[in-house]
Amino acid sequence: MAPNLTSFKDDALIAFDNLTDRASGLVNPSIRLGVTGLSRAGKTVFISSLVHNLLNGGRLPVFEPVRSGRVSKIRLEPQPDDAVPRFQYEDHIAALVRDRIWPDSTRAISQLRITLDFESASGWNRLFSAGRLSLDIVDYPGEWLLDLPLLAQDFKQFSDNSVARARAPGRANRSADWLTLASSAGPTAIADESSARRLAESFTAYLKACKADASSPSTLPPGRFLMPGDLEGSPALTFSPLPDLPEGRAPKGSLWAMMERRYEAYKKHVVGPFFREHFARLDRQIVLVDALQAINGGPEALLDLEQALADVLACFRPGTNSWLSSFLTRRIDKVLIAATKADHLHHESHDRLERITARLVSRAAARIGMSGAGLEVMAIASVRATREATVDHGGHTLPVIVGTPIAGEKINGETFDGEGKTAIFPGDLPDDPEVFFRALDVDASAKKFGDVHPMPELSFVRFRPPHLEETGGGLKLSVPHIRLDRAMQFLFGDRLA
Ligand SMILES: Nc1nc2c(ncn2[C@@H]2O[C@H](COP(=O)(O)OP(=O)(O)OP(=O)(O)O)[C@@H](O)[C@H]2O)c(=O)[nH]1
Ligand SMILES: [Mg+2]
Repeated sequence: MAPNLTSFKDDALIAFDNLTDRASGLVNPSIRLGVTGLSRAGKTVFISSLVHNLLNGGRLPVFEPVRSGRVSKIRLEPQPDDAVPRFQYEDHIAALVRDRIWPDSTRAISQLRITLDFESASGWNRLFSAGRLSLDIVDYPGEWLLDLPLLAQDFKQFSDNSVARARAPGRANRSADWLTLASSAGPTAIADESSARRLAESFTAYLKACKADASSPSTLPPGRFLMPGDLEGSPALTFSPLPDLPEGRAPKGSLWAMMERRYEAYKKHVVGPFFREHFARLDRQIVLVDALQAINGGPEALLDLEQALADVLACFRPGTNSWLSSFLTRRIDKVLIAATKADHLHHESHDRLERITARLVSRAAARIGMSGAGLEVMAIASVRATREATVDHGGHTLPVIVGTPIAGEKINGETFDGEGKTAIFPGDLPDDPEVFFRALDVDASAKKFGDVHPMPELSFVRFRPPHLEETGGGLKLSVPHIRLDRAMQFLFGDRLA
């Protein structure tokens, strides 16, 4: 059991939430799909395109219920959780389709309900099933997931972990200022608000510096320090881990005691409610991963992503005797890890991207016993911003992608204006991911990776969303994508069988 964690009251609440879910499920069967990923991974674009394709009869040949014509009616409905912001589908899709710009960054949780009427494939099911499924899609930052382990850590454990990470070679130069300040405070320093603020600011600056670094883009907890939302400036966010705390209790009136109380408040008021009200109620989960960005960032970025994914996966399948499982009353039975933005590559490289991503999560998946059923890895593009073509180059035929680079993007000294189409040779991913990862294991510590196995030379520019032709009746065509239908089939196709 977790130390000084959530009390029985919380346990009871979890059971209650699930009971009401199930009770309403009797009237209208529903499934909760969590969509997560680190910031900018593509969550908003994924949900917008998925919903748009469902509502507008998009090309979804691999999504069986739609292909076979068994789905009769699809519509948005008011979502059942009144206190959760609605996913602003209309705004996001208008940006994408009408203005051809990517939707704004979203920094909090949001939710959307889409309901499908369908005819069951089997006569038996037709007799007993309502033939209606509500899909509750929940968009939440992956950074919040990385906070869940805090529920099982007291302040000293949290401090020790944070300080160990801060002293690690890759981070030591970024954490120096904060560590010096925190060490000078000492465990017996007297509590006072301005020192607490200075420490919290210095700690936050260090977390931000790590995040901004292309080689270690994943996030260190507490997640809300980088995405405070409406908690900005509140005491629950005005604390910092302290180095070298002795065993035992914090002296009364000390800075240590003050920090400890605020850390506990963060767990109680921020992490706990997210866990209970959102995470513990999910049935299915997709984790979007910008693997291309990590590949581009070099071996350290890949290692960092592997670690972040391991932390994320551990939340979905906590071991039988872990603290998390004792609080979970339902179990996420399908997890999809999706490498996004595959439209930056020629289709010959899509399977390679998939294999590299699968390799990134394979060790973590094996560790938590999730390698078999229930976990899949795909390379997808929620919105396909490019078309494929070939160009003749010195007698060779090169596979290229064609799209409209965003204004200001540069490649080989050329700056784009955001209007014209351009053909780009994105480069190839290695065919065999093992070569890539063996090199990573051996050389990442020695930092000689690039010498032994050169990273693939990839050229990326960000493209504008595609131009959609209008059909006769002013009807917009649905958004083009790559393998979005395959993702849908895996995530909820079985619930429409
Ligand atoms: N070409 C292409 N670009 C994409 C795709 N999905 C996302 N992007 C790019 O990635 C950026 C981030 O996508 P979002 O969907 O806003 O990401 P998010 O995870 O919701 O980000 P936050 O809300 O900031 O956490 C977009 O602005 C696009 O530039 C895709 O399928 N194809
Ligand atoms: Mg978003």
